[in-house]
Amino acid sequence: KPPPTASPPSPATVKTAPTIKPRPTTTTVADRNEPIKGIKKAMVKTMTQANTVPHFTYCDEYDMSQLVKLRKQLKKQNKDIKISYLPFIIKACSQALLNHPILNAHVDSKCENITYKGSHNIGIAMDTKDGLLVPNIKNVQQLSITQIANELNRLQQLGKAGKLSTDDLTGGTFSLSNIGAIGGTYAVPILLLPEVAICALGKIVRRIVPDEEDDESSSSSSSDDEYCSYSVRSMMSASWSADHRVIDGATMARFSNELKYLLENPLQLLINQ
Ligand code: CAO
Repeated sequence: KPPPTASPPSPATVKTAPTIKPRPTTTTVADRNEPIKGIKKAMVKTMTQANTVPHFTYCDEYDMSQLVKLRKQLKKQNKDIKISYLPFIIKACSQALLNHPILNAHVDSKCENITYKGSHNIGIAMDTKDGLLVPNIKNVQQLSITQIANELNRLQQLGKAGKLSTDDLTGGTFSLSNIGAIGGTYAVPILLLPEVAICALGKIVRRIVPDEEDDESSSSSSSDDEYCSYSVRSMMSASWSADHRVIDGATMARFSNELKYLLENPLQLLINQ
């Protein structure tokens, strides 16, 4: 009996070696060297020093819907006003700092002394044509939101023109970095020593958020998620970094909760002024 012969593979199972396509023809572009100098060199020094300090980062989300509405209303009533969200956020930080002075402190280089700073000189990270600069608004605790807006506009114009003064750039006690003006949600900001806290603000985005239980209509009073009511809210993330040698997470969380309350209830912010 002749040995059985294997049946020939069906055309569908025949494997052909993959064809390797040749690399596309490209030309190498020459590299460009640039010395690190000026503001960029200063950034190398300050950021390298700051990175030796143990930071922790704490993030939360704030519902900015009321503030978005309020700003829209203000801009509608006064077409000439130039006011972004920052002046409200800066004022809210100052009001919350009054109850948490440790976050408006400086620590000496050996971490042997804490100086509770009297003034709230709030630094604002700016993306200028020269690079990252952090001018500060002096004595925010004494300024109205309109005065803060004017001062922010002044610093922004000087930053754009590359004309910020040494006075504008020194003496900060606490910093904000509104990266959300460009885009993004979360960041891990690095401290601006000798300050002990900094916050990166994310872009305010409209998102569907479940309503608080109290807001639910009577027809959806069941605790079953299926019946939970939702609404579209304007949410902003806040990423805090703090000097963990002198600030603990609970302190940061309490401060952030207070700020959240003020931003979510902007009338309270205005009344406190
Ligand atoms: N979410 C949504 N919209 C925002 C926003 C945010 N977080 N921040 C600003 N906007 C809006 C403003 O309301 C404004 O809208 P209108 O044109 O309707 O008024 C628009 O974006 C432009 O704002 P702005 O940039 O002129 O003003 P600002 O006061 O919010 O910010 C400044 C000023 C200088 C902080 C900002 O321009 C900037 O440079 N941000 C970058 C900071 C940065 O680089 N951080 C990183 C540091 S670490 O490398």
